[in-house]
Amino acid sequence: MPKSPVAIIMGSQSDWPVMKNAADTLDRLGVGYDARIVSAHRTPERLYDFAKGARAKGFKVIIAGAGGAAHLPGMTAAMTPLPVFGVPVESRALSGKDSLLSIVQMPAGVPVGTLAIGRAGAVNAALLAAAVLALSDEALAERLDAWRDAQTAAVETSPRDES
Ligand code: RP5
Repeated sequence: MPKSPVAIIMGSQSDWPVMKNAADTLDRLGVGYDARIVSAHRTPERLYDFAKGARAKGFKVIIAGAGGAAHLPGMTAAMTPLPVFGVPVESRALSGKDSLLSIVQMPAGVPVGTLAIGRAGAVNAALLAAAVLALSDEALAERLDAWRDAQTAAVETSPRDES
């Protein structure tokens, strides 16, 4: 397994508070990643270079987060055979519905695995990336199982008042 099998890319610095949840989740699972800002419309050549070279660099999975007219995951998927998971980042104008629809409605032929808007999507993108990598990494599969067991164990049986 390469040192950073996951690439986390995002359209803007402003996406990092959301996409950091993917990074934190991968940290907890002991999965290496490289996080970069790659904008489909502001830095199209950076996107081209990244997507075209991603497999050769050793990445196995790409997590791409973007907001608004969110071309980044789809354009990335168009230029790499690696699995791409798209995270719609909540936008100011339309609360992320624009981001979600931009990412999820890929025409047949170029898939983007689209997650929920915002933090949940970023966390789940990381868990999906880990699940893909765990197919060929038994130690990671065990860490993922342990993560799920801990999540289950943390659920109370009865609600309590929060102060
Ligand atoms: C998209 O535009 C980014 O992914 C970000 O979610 C959104 C707004 O970007 P900024 O104007 O905050 O840089 O490209």
